[in-house]
Amino acid sequence: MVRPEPYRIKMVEPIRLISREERERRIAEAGYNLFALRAEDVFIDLLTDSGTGAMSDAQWAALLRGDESYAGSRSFSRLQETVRELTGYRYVLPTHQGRGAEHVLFPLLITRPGQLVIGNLHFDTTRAHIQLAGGRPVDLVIPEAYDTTVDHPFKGNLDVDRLEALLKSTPRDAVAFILVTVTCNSAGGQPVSLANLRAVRAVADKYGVPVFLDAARFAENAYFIKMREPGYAGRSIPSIVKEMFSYADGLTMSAKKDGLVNIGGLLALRDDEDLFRRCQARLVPFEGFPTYGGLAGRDMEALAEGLREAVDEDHLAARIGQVERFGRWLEEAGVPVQRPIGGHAVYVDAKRFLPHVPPHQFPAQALAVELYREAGVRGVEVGSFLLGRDEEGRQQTAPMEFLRLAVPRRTYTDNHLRYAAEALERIMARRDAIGGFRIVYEPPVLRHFTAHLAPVSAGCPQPFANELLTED
Ligand code: P61
Repeated sequence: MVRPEPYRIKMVEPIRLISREERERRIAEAGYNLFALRAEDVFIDLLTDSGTGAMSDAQWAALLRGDESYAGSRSFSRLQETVRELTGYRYVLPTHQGRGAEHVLFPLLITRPGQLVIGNLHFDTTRAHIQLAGGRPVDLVIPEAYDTTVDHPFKGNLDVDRLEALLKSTPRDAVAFILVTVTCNSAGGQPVSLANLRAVRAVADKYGVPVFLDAARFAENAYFIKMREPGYAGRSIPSIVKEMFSYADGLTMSAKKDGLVNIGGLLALRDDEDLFRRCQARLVPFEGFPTYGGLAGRDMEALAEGLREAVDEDHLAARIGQVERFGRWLEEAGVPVQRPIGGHAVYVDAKRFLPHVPPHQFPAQALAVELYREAGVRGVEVGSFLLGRDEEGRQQTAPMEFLRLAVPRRTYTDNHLRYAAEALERIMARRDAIGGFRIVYEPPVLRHFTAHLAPVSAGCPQPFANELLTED
């Protein structure tokens, strides 16, 4: 039976498909980097689900209630109360977005150069902030996550045996903290089970290591737990959310995802008052006074409302159901995708889609460019192009080469996604003719935002990506 969305549409924003010739020109001008396109030249934007969702009428109304007081804002109090209720954590600090929270917290936890930060699979800004703070990110997701053909209900789980082995063989002061990302974005929007969080907590306690959650998609994670974890079908989403957070000492959160707002982030701590004071002291110079942290009062007000809507089960069923349908259409068309379908996006396996394009010619980037050319649909590469270089400047090879098609919340209809799926089906039929790319310019950190590329067929000596080339 069809389960319709639990909302109707009150406002629309026109979008337009420019001609194929224009698209060819625009993507070449953008240096084959989809981040450099003008949004107007994109028809359906699946670049990210971050800050791109639609707010509800209640959230728009909340904007008008925003208290813009510099200190002691009423909107902060409302946000604080909501976060305390959802998480059970005492200390709440707003930040301008997720990376703001990372920038405040990580340097306080990483106290010696080279300390490990162990996670399932760190997302790129998180990885960058760990490294900027002098730490070393370690990924210990279960091996099933790396095989897109294997079905596993909780592919985001951290491999607890390897975690224990690592903690056992490493001096305590060589480890800073454990950070579990829910859902695990880099593995394909894959959930982490409560059993896994509980086991991580137990091992962490044994070795005295703090545990944090990177909680951008906490509500979607809770929905998967309710659907898939034995014993949780009858539990409410808020109670599952609370149990998830009960296994950690604190969270960083990009509120631009499950917070259902266009900007915002959070840092929250269970009960460590000393750490909270030190976070507050860093928040002030980098983000802002502790009762606004880089946000306007109205942003905090809309976020408080968004967090409540995010844990509504009807919302989650519609949201995750839509992403699931999108994935199914692609699979029916023979497009290889990460299985099972994730919470916020479909991850096309570009290694299997373009087996003739080697990792250092960025197959998922090649596919992203082709999808834009074909249909004006913008996705994003999550693979070797995003991963970048090691400390010696050598191009690293990502374990997976994904074209991520992220679905903004409450924004596109099924027809939009069907159109994108049909475009990929057409590309599938002529995939042998699609070639790779090389980098012609890149900045040293988070290069994928601003790098320029060129088609390998345009002529370049091997090996391409290991040379740091600049534009002439
Ligand atoms: C995304 F192309 N994610 O998935 P901020 N943790 C996690 C995230 O997913 C995340 C952040 C922390 C984005 C935005 C994005 O190269 C890119 O609020 C699990 O963006 O600071 C962000 O939160 C950081 C897109 C980020 C990118 C980096 O689309």
